[in-house]
Amino acid sequence: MSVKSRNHLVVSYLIVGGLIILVMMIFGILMLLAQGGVLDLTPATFYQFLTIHGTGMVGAAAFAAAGIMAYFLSQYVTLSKTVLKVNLVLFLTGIVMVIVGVFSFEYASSWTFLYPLPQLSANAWGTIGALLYLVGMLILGVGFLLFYLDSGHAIVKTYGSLAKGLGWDVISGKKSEYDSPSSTVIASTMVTIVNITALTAGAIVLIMNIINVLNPTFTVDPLLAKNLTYAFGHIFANAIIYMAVIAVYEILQQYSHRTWKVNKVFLIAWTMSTVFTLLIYTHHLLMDSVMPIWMLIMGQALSYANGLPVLVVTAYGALMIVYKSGIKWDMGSGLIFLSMFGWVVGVVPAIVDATIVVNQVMHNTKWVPGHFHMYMALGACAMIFGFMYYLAKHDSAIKTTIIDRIGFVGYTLAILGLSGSFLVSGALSTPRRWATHIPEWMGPAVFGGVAGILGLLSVTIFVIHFFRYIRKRPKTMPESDMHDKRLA
Ligand code: HEM
Ligand SMILES: [Cu+2]
Repeated sequence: MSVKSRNHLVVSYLIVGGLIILVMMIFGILMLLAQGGVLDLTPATFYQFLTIHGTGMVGAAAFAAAGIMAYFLSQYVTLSKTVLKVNLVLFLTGIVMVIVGVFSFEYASSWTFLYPLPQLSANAWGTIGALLYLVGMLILGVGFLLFYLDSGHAIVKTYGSLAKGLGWDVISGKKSEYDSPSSTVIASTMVTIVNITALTAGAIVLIMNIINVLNPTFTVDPLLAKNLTYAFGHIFANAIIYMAVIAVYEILQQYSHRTWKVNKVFLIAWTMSTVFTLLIYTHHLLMDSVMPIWMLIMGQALSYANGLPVLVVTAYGALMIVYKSGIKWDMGSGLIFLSMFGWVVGVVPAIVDATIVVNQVMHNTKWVPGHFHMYMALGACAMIFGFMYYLAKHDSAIKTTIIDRIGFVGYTLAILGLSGSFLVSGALSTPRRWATHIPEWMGPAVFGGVAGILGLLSVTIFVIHFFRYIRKRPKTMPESDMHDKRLA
């Protein structure tokens, strides 16, 4: 694959991802205004919005993050251009089916499509809506699966095995830290492992649901279905930030003119987060008393530790690499640094929630979206937008203006306000996923809606900048890209 065609594909991933995120923000705002009593939505419409918002955000952020992974990983291994294209086509096909299923056929199970809800909707939606949604998700999932099978194949070809991609031979002392794979390869290997697992579980449970919708006499053990569903959803959503963080490693190295030193601590942290991410989906089953107790204890205990190893080594490394480096701050590096802040701050409420006594009160309140909006929007999405600014600057002569900087400040304040409003709602015991709020719960929802509008305007600025770059983009690649020697 030539550098040029790779970059064109990566740009498509980011523009598709960026635009979907933008549109999904609108549905988020409408939900908050409805919960706040400002806007009249029927509960059915609210749940359609909830479904499209959750599915669209997770799908689009994962897709854009996969673009980041493809962009940098292809500097170390040979990725297939065909697979990148197929994934793009399948993603678009799947998303259109999901949209039609939700809006034309009123499908509204939320993005978690928990069995047997797709089939058993008390006539809120019919077979066609459920099939469009489930088959759309399956198609989109197959696209991602092909992408990770290809990245796994490429990593094994270059480094010998996935274990070596995670640097296990360095951890065991067989190889020196100096010969360790780069941070990009390590993160890509981790995501390849966890997402092949997640997508396989997802495909199985989607097919089970599809058969059940077509023929309700075919039933599945609901506990098995729930395990598979969360093994898919939890892991896949988590993996977004582990792909996006590659932008942090690469961009900070370029801007600071330093290398991100991979040492044993860094490698062990990534291995730990790989294992934890695979295991802790069981924290979604704490209410299922029939689950083996050891699994629930494990899910609870490891939830504390889940992302922490990688977060700690990354935050520490990010501070070290810019410290006294004379780094020049711009939109790209600014958003990347903001993302580290968002990630760290977003984890705190999660740790609070993972504590059993707090969880008994807070779980299933808006405390939960409070935590994940902070780390998804201010963490993962800031990495994605930061990468978009980086790419624009790297590939073209386009300049940022004061408007972009206003967008930066606006976005920061908006997400802090939005997440803060969710956390306040949680503290007031407002349940999550409720279309209707009692008056006592409405204030924070309206506040969050207003913050959301500021966020929408800010992301519009980011996306417009990226569009301007696409229009101005030179037809040839800058000299500096020419030594991407591993591109086939
Ligand atoms: C302006 C920005 C945003 C607004 C106003 C917004 C608003 C909302 C609202 C109101 C909910 C439902 C809360 C409830 O349970 O009552 C929600 C859920 C959710 N949001 Fe957002 N959101 C925004 C950005 C994002 C981003 C950037 C992501 C991820 C990348 C995201 C992912 C999700 C997910 C996964 C859910 C859960 C859906 C479910 O419970 O089934 N949101 N959001
Ligand atoms: Cu989870």
